[in-house]
Amino acid sequence: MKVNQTITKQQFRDALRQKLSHHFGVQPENADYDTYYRALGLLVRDILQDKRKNFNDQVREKEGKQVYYLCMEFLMGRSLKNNLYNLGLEDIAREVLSDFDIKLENIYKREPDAGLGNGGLGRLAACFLDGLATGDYAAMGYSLRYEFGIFRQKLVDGWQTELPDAWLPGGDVWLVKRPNHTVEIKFDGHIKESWDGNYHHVEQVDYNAVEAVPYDMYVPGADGKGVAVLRLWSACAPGLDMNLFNQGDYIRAVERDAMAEVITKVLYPSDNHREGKSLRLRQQYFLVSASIQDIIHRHLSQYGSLSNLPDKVAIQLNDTHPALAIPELMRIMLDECGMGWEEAWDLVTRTVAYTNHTVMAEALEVWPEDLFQSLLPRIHQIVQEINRRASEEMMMKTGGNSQKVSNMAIISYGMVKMANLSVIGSHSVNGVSQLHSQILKDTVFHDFYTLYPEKFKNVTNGIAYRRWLCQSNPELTQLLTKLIGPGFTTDASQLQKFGKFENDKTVLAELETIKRNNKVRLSNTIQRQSGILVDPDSIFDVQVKRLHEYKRQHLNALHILALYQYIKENPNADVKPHTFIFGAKAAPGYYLAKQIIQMICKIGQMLEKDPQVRDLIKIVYLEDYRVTVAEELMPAADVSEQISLAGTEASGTGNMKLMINGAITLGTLDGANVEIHRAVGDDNIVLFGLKADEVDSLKASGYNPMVYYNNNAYLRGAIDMLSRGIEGTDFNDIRNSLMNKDPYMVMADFEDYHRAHQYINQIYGDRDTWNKMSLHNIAGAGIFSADRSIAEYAGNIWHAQPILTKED
Ligand code: B1H
Repeated sequence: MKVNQTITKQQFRDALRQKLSHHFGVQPENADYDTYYRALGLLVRDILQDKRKNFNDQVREKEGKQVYYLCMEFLMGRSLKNNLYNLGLEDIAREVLSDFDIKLENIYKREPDAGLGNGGLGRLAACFLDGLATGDYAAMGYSLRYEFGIFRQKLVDGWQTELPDAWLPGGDVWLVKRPNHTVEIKFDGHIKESWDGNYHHVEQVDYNAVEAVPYDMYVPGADGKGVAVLRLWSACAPGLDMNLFNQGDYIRAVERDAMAEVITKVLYPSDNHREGKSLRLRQQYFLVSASIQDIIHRHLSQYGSLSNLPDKVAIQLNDTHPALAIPELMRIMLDECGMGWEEAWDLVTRTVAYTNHTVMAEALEVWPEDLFQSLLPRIHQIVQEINRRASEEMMMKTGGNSQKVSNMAIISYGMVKMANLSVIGSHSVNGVSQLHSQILKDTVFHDFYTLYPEKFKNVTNGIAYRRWLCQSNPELTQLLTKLIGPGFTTDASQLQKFGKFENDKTVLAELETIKRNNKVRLSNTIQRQSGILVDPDSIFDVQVKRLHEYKRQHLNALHILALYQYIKENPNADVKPHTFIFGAKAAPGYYLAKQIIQMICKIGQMLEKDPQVRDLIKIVYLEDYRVTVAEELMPAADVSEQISLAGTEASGTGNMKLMINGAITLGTLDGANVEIHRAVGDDNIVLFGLKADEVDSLKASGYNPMVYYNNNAYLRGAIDMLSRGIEGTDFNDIRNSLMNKDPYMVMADFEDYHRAHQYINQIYGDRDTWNKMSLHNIAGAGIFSADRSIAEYAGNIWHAQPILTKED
């Protein structure tokens, strides 16, 4: 098939037949679903590869600026449906398959999620690849080809257990191995320096080498013209060490091989929490060194010199995890290209930019210097020199304020601070929502901000809304297309036009029907998977995100306990039926988070046993929440729970996915909720709780959670239930944490949260009002498109232009 030429049904059918017979030796009549999935995957992959080649030819010809997005996580989910959709081939594929008596939807289900990420940070990277491809930027994502992605969650009596996620059988259809782009990564050993005339030689000796083998995944943009590549590195032992082998140390030779391949075995499963293990540092350097070598090779092969690097290359560090890109670039320029320090430093800092994703202290990365030095001896030397020079400059700029300089130093008290390295080595530092970017300037990076104010920027996160709205919610998409035309599918700002229909009763009724249909579909899935019967006319109140104390799933649970008490005391009260839906994985070692999961499940069991409440309030805990589950869930939600303590959630992106599908946000003024509030106005969001500045003053004045326990009978009742036990399990650890410290002020926000729920309960009954709120959420969601985020990065940080023009 030819590139950029429309593919006919006949061609598609022939190509599919050919894949089936050539790769699997079967005729369409005899192929099973898995074989169809793989054959379709190969067929689509070929088309994408051709399109990428075509696109790349134009990049080279036009000498377009390359954008490289470095990230330890890309939470891609499934690809087949998204690829067919973006290539405009979904209808043809559906018809061709149906001629063979196969349902395309069933083929989709054969694909495993590529779960190469934990939560928001990894999914953002995936959404940004979509935005980059759609915006026709020359872009590559770089990450690791973990053999095991995010663990599969299995709940045993409410307790989370973890199973390995072997995604490659099935997920590998999308990966194209590129062995001739293999590079070598050096770990351990020590540094030998010598002078040869005027030339300073630096050599790492006695090192352990690991090969990085790239696998490419193609990501098409909305019209299928721009195609981004996600290059995933796989660790491979560089052949048996013949030295060891010849010395008779066969076992050690084999052991070293196994050690090398461990590097890309598994994704670290902690979200918003640093992992201080040496294997994690090895993973980070492995990603960085492979990617930077690759970037430099590509640049040199086109331009023959590094002097124009900042004009032709932008490297975005997604959080500090790939921060070693900074010293790795320096290493190559100094040691391999013989450049001087000043010239190299100027090129590096003009090329690299850094995005911060969290202000949580436990997520800020630091490494013990001795570990750092022994694993990465040359990188350690370079970081020392970066630190020496930066400290000197900062000392001058602060008029000798050694306290401040020590705060900003990269190395202090035997620790290497990755955030400080990232700020010092980048020309741009951005947060991911307006509030978060402001907090960075006011607190975490305040000293840096006073010295280098021009570095600090904001780019509010965005989502790949064609996946999260158009593909996930076809009925709503159809309604929108009918009313405002198809323009919104490539220009999200056009969603605003939907606002005009706020008083159109027919439209509001259609909106309600669509929501109900989506709720019925989800109810059926829930029943199939967990046996729980949920009422599609109940309020679907949804909290889906990683489990973390700061996100306060336990606040949600406490409110459910309060509601339970209220119904028991007032059997005839006007409580609308509610289905509280949770989905969350906890980090395997995060004990309190696992307890919270169990508490939610046990409360669910308790409700279910009680005939007086079970038809009014229900809990559904969705096991193994992941991208594919989210795609079915988002369209079916009425209420979007975004209840983190103000000042803790950097942005949130689930809030955007729920909003664009018509859910009403019940939230604090945290992260991007602040901007959601601005987009929809006071009437179309339900806010509660302390504001970020109030949190600060309450902390400063001495926070005592017990006061709230004493003053609120419902809260007291709920907390007491935790110690009395729910379904035979006590939750004293949670109770004690809340009563004694309550680091995320659950107790302080409880009362206002309770009030906000009562308000929701009341307005949900006024269907016109509710549907109108829903309509304004959809209409106001346009600014949360990843296309917009990417345009802002391109304009304000990368200074990159789209490669294609209208004629292309
Ligand atoms: C976010 C992380 C994160 N912020 C460390 N930080 C990790 C930190 O494996 N680790 O070491 C993994 C993940 N993830 C999230 O990023 C924020 O909490 C969200 O608020 C934000 O929306 C998302 C994308 O910017």
